[in-house]
Amino acid sequence: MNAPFPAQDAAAKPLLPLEVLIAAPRGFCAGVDRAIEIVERALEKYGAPVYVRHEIVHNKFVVDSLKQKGAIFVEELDEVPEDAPVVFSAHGVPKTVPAEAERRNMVYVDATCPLVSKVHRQAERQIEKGQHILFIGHAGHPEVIGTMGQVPEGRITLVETLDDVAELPFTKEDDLSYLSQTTLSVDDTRAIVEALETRYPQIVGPKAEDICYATSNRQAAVKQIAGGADFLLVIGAPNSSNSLRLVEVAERLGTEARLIQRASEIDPAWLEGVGTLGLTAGASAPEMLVREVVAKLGEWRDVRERTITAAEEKMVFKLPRELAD
Ligand code: 0CN
Ligand code: SF4
Repeated sequence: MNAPFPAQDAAAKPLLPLEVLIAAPRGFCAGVDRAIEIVERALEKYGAPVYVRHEIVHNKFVVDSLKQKGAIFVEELDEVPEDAPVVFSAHGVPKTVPAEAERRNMVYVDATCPLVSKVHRQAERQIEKGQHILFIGHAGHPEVIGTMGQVPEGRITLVETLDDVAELPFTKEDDLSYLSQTTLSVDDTRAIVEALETRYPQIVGPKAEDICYATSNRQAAVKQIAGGADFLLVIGAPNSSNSLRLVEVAERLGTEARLIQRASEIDPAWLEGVGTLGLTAGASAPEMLVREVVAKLGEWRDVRERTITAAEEKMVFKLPRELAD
């Protein structure tokens, strides 16, 4: 039997308003869409299990959904049986990986983002020209391992910081070039390139910068909303380079920001005194997680959403021939 005036409702205070500024673009980029579709189509074509070398993109929700469909994630090729198909992640692989797959007669599909592959080709070309490459990136990241693994050892040097630039052993006479990881901070990379050009006026770079459109658009969108927000949430994984950079962008503009993987990680204490909240998602975070966060916020506050658009994105990448219709 329903009580006409439940005591609970009578006591409930109206929820405080919360304006949520949602960044656009946010979430999946064309390279992530393509990589996930490659795993799904490989499962359809070859049947489960399909092995995937490294997380296809750096997102646990995406990886868990693909596991449920029959994908098995491993870190190295030697964990894959010879007779099973394997997909290489969006971040790219060193040349030794496809070479090893071919040596073992394995069926493999390369889900490396075409914009990462473009950097691989630039690296090969710079080496052919006899240049030594200064590669701007974060040590240990799979994309860095993949790109550095396109060229012979000793022909490429990793540069992570401005201090690294000051310590490089090269001279103004050396034939130098630079390239970068695709998911870096636009501002930090510009500063490093300037320092390289000051120290080595002869250095040559790529025609267009290597930071991808998705990375720079997501950073630009955070720049637009951070100033007007009291706090900012970035949906993304702790190993997702492009997502981490979004937190940094907000913090550098003086807005406290947190990286979260799921809505359940939000501490309601973060919202104390917050009237306007910024919200975005890294390139590997599905939109479903943005909706989950907005719904969670709605449990505590009277949410009003507003989308702030910094750029339009229409990029779509073709699938590899073996999986196209
Ligand atoms: O989060 P991601 O899987 O990768 P990183 O930002 O760590 O590079 O996003 C997709 C980007 C690529 C490649
Ligand atoms: Fe490609 Fe950029 Fe997306 Fe990485 S973040 S998959 S480089 S489009």
